[in-house]
Amino acid sequence: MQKFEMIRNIVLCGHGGVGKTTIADGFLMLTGAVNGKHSVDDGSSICDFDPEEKKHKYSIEAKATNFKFNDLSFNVIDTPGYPDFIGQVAGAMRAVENALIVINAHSGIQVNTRRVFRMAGEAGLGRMIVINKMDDENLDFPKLIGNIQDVFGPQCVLLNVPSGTGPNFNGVISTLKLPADVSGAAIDPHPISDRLIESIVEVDDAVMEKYFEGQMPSEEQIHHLIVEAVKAGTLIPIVCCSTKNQIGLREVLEAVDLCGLSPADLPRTFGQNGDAKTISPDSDSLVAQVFRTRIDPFVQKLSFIRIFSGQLKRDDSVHASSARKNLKMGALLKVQGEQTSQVDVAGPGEIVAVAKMEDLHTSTSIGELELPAISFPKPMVGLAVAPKTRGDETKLSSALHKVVEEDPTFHLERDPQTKELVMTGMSELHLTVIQERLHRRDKLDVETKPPRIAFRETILAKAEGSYRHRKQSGGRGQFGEVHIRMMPLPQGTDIVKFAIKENFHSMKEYHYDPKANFLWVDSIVGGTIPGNFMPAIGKGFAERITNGVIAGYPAQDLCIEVHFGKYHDVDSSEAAFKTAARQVFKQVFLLAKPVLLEPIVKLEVTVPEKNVGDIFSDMSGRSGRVSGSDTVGGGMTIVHCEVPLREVTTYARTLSSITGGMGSFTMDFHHYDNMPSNIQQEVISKANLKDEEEE
Ligand SMILES: Nc1nc2c(ncn2[C@@H]2O[C@H](COP(=O)(O)OP(=O)(O)OP(=O)(O)O)[C@@H](O)[C@H]2O)c(=O)[nH]1
Ligand SMILES: [Mg+2]
Repeated sequence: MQKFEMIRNIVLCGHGGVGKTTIADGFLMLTGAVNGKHSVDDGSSICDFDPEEKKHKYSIEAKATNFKFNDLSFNVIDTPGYPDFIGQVAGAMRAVENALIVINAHSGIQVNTRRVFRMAGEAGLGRMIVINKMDDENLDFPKLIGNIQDVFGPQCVLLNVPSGTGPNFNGVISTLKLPADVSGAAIDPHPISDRLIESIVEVDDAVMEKYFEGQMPSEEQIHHLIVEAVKAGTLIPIVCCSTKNQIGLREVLEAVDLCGLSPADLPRTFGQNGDAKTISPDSDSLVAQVFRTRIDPFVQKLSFIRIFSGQLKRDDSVHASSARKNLKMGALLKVQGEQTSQVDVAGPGEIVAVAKMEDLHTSTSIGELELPAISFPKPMVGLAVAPKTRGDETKLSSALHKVVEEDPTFHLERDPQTKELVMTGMSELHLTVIQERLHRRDKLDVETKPPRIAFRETILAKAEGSYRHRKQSGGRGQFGEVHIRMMPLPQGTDIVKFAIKENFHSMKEYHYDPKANFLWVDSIVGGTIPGNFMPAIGKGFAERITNGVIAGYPAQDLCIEVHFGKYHDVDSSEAAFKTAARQVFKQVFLLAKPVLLEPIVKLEVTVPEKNVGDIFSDMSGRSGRVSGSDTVGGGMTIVHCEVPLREVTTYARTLSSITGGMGSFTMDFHHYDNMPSNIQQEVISKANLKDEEEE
């Protein structure tokens, strides 16, 4: 077991192709954790070992590695840089204290650089910036640094400066301990050195006061305060390297040794205000969480666990939030890319994996405390999927469920109306890579086509009505009568206040479905519907919520009060009341000004400056709204827009043709909005719902 003060957990993140995987491989070779030479270029990388990664030459999944450096135990997680796989970064950030944000010296800040910078900040991690590919020709280094400080703030300070740039880059010069001769420096290190000391002493008023009176802090003070400054985010150190030429890489590790946070420096706080809990790594009780799941080709499920406090031992029987009974852990595994080795015990700060634990899922808490689920971006791009070979339906569904298990940004649903299996991912590329995986891992080929967009149905007005379901066909009949009031329930409504406002005087019980924001209350007085039929009524409503009324899309944001009814001693049954509930829902919904809602997404489109006008006009043609733009480095501009999802399902192709392949974008769900009525009519007539038969 490692002492947690001596552990450094790091995520390598940044835009695609900046050299993150090369850095991770470089760390392993430099520290002797692996033998031989390993490179992404010839397919021998320790981290990019999946066949799809080797084929495309980019990372697709987060990969764990570990090594020793200067008596410290490093766990480094390499993450993909393409925004399509950003979910992998979100998971990895739960497991670490530090983010190394890697930038390509030539391209500067790119769209995913900003995103991971923000995510690392939100996760409370210590951040460092690594400028890689310093060997690149035609670098304007001072401009690059100015740009980083403009975008990420003046707290970004060089911890070393390059000696020579481009092909002449031959080493780095520390700005903390300036050598006497700095003649080769690509930028004057003296003012940077002063700025660095200032940002370090800033975290301690007393030390700062003395410093401005002329007294330098001791080396020991600096070592202590520099970690504090990184933790507080008042210092974001920048280091420079050329991993390909192995220049400056050792200094990256030394920088982490100097200013990286250990698990002791960043006890995690989960929850808010009164409920907030700080998990100190000193504590004896086991608190751990699964942050990633991987299914390897031999259908071995690996669950990666970060331990926050306490100990996990081989064969331990532990409580897990996703299982009713205690789970017996098998062997604990240390993971090095594709390889694993067994350990008997893992303590606070450590990262281990366990194999074949079916009841563990990403975000599962292990031990005494239930930690909040890791939040993953919501996938927005769907494809209806079917096997090429008929008869492979079950095989396909089980193969796709494996993908759901390992990728929280991949969702699978059956469209209740078309019965199609619909997979939803972050982008077309994401879904293509998943199809390649199905081909390789499960020997399955699929056909895809655009699915229905996840529209929703809701109402805009209040309405009320009743429905009597009566059937007499020999023997026992069916009878149930339900009277309801229906009203819109805006998102974010406080249910209790709403109930008071709506005068649900005789409310006995309420049922709330947060996913659909659907509330129904039982206000029956005098037993006009006996209580034992209420669950059946709830089921009837739930079917409508799932299947909708006007076009077969799920309904949301509404409330129903069941206030009166009739029953029959002999003929009433659960089935009769369920049917009555479904029918009354439909009839009243149609009276309550039903509308379709559509998803509006937020796009951040990064394009060369000369294409900004094209993006503006293209967006207005798609009923999009441009909310602003930012200039970033390298002659690129980010345009922020909100646009209906139906307009941008194949935006990757459009953007590529507008910008000649130079543009990139991220897309996130923003909100649901009313659909323009002409489009709504089109969708409704396409859906062509048949009038269902009464049961
Ligand atoms: N010239 C130069 N090339 C480098 C350097 N570091 C990495 N590369 C090359 O850059 C390319 C991309 O490197 P990767 O390590 O795969 O980049 P990545 O950031 O992991 O990319 P993603 O996984 O797609 O996010 C490879 O061809 C590397 O050999 C460097 O310091 N200088
Ligand atoms: Mg990579």
